[in-house]
Amino acid sequence: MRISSSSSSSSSPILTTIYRRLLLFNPFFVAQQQQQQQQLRCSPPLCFTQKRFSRSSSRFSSVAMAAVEKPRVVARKLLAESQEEGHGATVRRSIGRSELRSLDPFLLLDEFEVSPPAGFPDHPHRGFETVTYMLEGSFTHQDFAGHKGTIGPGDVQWMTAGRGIVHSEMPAGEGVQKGLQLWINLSSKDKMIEPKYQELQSKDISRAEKDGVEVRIIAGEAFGVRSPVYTRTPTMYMDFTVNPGAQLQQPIPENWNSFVYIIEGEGIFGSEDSPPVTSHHCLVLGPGDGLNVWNKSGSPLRFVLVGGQPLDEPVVQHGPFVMNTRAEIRQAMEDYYLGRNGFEKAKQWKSDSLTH
Ligand code: FJE
Ligand code: FE
Repeated sequence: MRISSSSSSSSSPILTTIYRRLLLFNPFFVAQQQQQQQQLRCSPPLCFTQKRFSRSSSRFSSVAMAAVEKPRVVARKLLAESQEEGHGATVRRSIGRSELRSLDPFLLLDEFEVSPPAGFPDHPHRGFETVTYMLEGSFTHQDFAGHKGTIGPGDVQWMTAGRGIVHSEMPAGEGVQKGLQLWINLSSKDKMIEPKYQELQSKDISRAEKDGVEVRIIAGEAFGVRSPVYTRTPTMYMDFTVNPGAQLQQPIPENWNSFVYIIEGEGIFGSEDSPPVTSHHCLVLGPGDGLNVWNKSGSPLRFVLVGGQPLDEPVVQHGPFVMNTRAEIRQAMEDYYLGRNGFEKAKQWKSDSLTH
């Protein structure tokens, strides 16, 4: 079940006042969804046992790939169209838009294209993780606890907001800075944990290659190579480049939800007779134990494959707060406004992006 909280959920006058002030001070709330909606479910039945994969750690191993016996096919195809977000920023949203509210445990996938002075100035998060993967250019983040850094092409910031983060995310260079931002929900037991960052520089991201396919392993395992990233909500995240004429078989745990987002080129996903799919499309995969991909075009195909174990919990989202109940959302808004329960530093703090 998923409920998107609306303004009518604030029952007492003080909470209504807090809510209105949040709306005034934080433009991020305005664009958020207002309707109660059923969560899209794509979990396959739990009728097969999970495969064991090779755990060889050699970087370019020639380990035999676990065969895909029950290939997943494309259950839904969505073109991510551009929309405005943050302050003048453009995102192509796939997961998180009204046609695909979420794909448990994933809440949002944005392909962002941002040139200064646009960006995502000071805003809070509670109850989930954000994973920012830079494709071109760089972004600087600053948070209310003094954490500051810049991620460049191929770098990843895996941020566990937990009980609370307030931060800004702004382009660091001139011109268009591009990347992907994925929001991964946290289970009820992890929603209020201490915030944590895992930052991976491009050079440190595990890679593997085999038969005309290269992969950068951000989370999980591909071709016998494992990423060091710790995923509190079990998740796999791979960036594949499939050369012309090459084919790929990638196992995906059977009970996980999974999707593909195409970055560049065109590819055939799921079954060999299906039509090729091009960039900016998100493909929700149906049940099965893995994915088959073919590149029958004349240029390289680049896409990310993401999978995660569904949490199967109620989701109540209000903008940047994602909790299990309406009462927890009201608590999050109150904590943010009053500077409590993890938001203590929110009251005094302003990023450079607002003072420059
Ligand atoms: C946010 C609207 C937003 N996609 N992609 C509402 F835009 C945001 C937000 C982002 C974001 C940031 C980056 Cl660096 C990349 C993004 C949305 O910051 F958090 C809410 N609540
Ligand atoms: Fe953010």
